[in-house]
Amino acid sequence: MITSPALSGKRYAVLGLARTGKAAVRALLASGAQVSAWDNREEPRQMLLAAHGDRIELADPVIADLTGFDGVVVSPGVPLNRHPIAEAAARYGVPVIGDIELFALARPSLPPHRVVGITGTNGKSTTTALVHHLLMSAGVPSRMGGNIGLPVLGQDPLVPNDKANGVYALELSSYQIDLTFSLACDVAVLLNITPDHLDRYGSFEDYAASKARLFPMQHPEQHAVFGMRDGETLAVAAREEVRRGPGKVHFVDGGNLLAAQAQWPSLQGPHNLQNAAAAVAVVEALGLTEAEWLPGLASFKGLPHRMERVAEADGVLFINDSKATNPASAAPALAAFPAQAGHAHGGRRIHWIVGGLPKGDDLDECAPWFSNVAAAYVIGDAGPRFAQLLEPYVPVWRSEMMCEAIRQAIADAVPGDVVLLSPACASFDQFRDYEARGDSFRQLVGALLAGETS
Ligand code: UMA
Ligand code: ADP
Repeated sequence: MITSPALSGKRYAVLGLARTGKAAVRALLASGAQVSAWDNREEPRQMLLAAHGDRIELADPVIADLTGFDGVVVSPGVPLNRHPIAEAAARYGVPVIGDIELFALARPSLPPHRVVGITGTNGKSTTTALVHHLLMSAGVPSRMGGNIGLPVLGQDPLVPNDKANGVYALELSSYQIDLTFSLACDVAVLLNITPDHLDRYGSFEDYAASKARLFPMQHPEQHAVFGMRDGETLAVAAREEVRRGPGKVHFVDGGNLLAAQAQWPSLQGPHNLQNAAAAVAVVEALGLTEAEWLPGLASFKGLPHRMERVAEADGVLFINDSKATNPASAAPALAAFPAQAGHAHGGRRIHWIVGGLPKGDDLDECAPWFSNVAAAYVIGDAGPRFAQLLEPYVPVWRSEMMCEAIRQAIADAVPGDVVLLSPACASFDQFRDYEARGDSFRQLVGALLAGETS
């Protein structure tokens, strides 16, 4: 766990007691801070009391007297645009921050280290995991943290080895950046910005502005890495080019790596070329040579729920891409299995399970790849609307439920086909989160192939 004398003797209120909040409470207490904590659910409050007893106080910071507090530490899942905490904290002049900001405050007392911050609408987790893997493979101490599911304060501090100082590779969502004010990343990455999370922001421009805030927190001599596929990302890059020294802003499209990509099994598809190029730019900015990073691209194992092969039966591949939670991230999955002349279904090979809680009203980003889709199986809240959108282009089954969708897809698929869960939607209408949705796909595929469900 990360602790710091900078937090000692301070008073913090912690709101939200899931992964982020629990790790923040532990780190604050271990640092010698006074902590009052709250969650709108009873169960995590009781669990916290059981873990820490009278070392913490339970109090809702929305109605508590916050006089003398140094900050309210809010979890990223608390919707700041609707939740009354911002107004309540402002009444007392208390800053609303997140766990990443606590980490930034703790940095001066940590052993010498560097920080990489990775944001973007899609590709953050893959790029973060890849940076971590390339560093570790090259013998550089590294820790992953942040939105990838590992609260940074729960990680053990890094100590330098004889080769290099340690590197914290942090995946940062816009929600986390909104709660961060002083994290000067040695290398910051913006992969792309496409519409997402619009329930949390007034507009697409506000969402883009949230991601852009990572860069003004850096010093001009630090490095910034930008994808090149969308105007919002390029606009942020243009602003940063103006204030940085030469050689500090890096643009990546992956063209220079294309010839080698075939040798990297877990980094297939145009999106992963971009992620690989970004990760390479990061580790080069940190001082690695090509001889040090190249082997790691081939040995990278990928992450679950991202284009994950879960089964192959009778020549049919089953792919779990549950993490594709918006149309822009489902598009590369559809692009990855092109139609083949002479194959059944007019050459089309993808049986596409799509739907869930929609992020918008269209599938425009996926449309260029509809010609790879043999049939679509629509599920969840988005089902009826997606069926309407898809019916002019592909045969559509209104499956509603995951089990039914897989059953129908298995019945339709022929050798050479792919049954692909790439939902282009959030999962919360039918599942706890994208991981539960992917796990359910994996289990149902296994059971249906074994003939265990009727
Ligand atoms: N809560 C309240 N009041 C509210 C809302 C929530 O008390 O008004 C409480 C809930 O009861 C719950 C807790 O807050 O107990 C939930 O907090 P949380 O959703 O932030 O959950 P964590 O487990 O701390 O997870 C968060 C990130 N979650 C979100 O951003 C929604 C995780 O990203 C992240 O991995 C984790 O911190 C560790 O850093 C998940 C995510 O979905 C994977 N991220 C989004 C995405 O990738 O699209 C941004
Ligand atoms: P994030 O953490 O930003 O959600 P992930 O690496 O978990 O990103 O990938 C999520 C989904 O986005 C995957 O299903 C993948 O198909 C797609 N994806 C990954 N990288 C990119 C990229 N650079 N551009 C567009 N889509 C991508």
